[in-house]
Amino acid sequence: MGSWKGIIEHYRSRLEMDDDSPVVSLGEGNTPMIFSERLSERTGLEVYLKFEGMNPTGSFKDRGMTVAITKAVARGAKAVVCASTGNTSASAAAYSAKAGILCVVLIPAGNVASGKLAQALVHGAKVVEVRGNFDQAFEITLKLEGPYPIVVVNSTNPHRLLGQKTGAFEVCDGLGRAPDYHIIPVGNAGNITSYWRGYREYHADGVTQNLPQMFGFQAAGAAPIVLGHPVDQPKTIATAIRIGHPASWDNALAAAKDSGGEIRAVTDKKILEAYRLIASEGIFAELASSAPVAGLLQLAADGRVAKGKTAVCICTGHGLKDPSWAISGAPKPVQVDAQMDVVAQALGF
Ligand code: AN7
Repeated sequence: MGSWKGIIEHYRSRLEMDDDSPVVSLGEGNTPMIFSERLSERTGLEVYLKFEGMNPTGSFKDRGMTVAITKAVARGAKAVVCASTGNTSASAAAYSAKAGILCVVLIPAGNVASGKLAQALVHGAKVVEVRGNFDQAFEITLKLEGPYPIVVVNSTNPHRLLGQKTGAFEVCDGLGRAPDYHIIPVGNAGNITSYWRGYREYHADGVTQNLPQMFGFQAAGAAPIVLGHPVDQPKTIATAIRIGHPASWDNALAAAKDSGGEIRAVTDKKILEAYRLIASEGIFAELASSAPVAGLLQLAADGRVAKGKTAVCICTGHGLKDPSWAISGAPKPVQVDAQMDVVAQALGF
């Protein structure tokens, strides 16, 4: 019992930690796994949404970042760098602030949700807007590490993937088994790689007796893995997964293949519909996080998943990071004078 102290303390024995390094944590992990009546009814499955938007900086990135920053500080690092479509930079900025080290972020100019940019700025990161896309910013980031005293905290840093596999542990701990279907958005493909590792680790250790089929979803305009070739100019409204050259491409393919799953694509239109659908059930997840929900509906429509089975969709980030989509798609609130009878009349009472 006692209060939750973050994923390193909770899963320490599975995270290759030195016992004497000070832990840099903001209390990440232990996110809710919410049963969805509507999605279950629509698909005939038992559907859960693991809401990773409930992490301290509002995305799953915090699971990997607590480990990456803890390990970087233990090695004496004074600065870290990442390229980001927004969430990695928000998380890196917050954990660096907690550790008291410098954080540098390279973001694609004009293509990062305002809430994510606000997070990097408020936590004091040095923000560089690159005139180009994520893939170009990422390439530069990797080149900075050699000549300069700076540690890359993108998911090519193995400590990130180590931390992110705790998501799979939590899903299994919550269900008492692994789900039948694991459904997740794919951008740079680190998260699907980590989840598959986590599921296999629990299975190998006998904690669980089954393994899920892994389904990764890319946005149709940014679907290199589905197409089988890199996409130089990825396009999607889900800017978090606007990535055309994923770093963990092979690992994502292996996760899908080895588990009997698939990497598929969903259109922006379906992503937006899924975004509104889960919002109507009380869950405000960002567009990229709605891709697995659109994906689940696609799998069910195609008869690719069997009724009665359990599916977990990973809703990777919080909708508040980019409220513009919520506002633009909703009716404008009525404005009235500050009088009770006028308010009542506006309500149709
Ligand atoms: C909400 O922040 O790549 O397949 O730089 O923010 O592990 O890359 C974000 C990715 C899914 C894709 N959902 O995960 C970044 C970044 C959300 C995300 C993904 C991201 P990966």
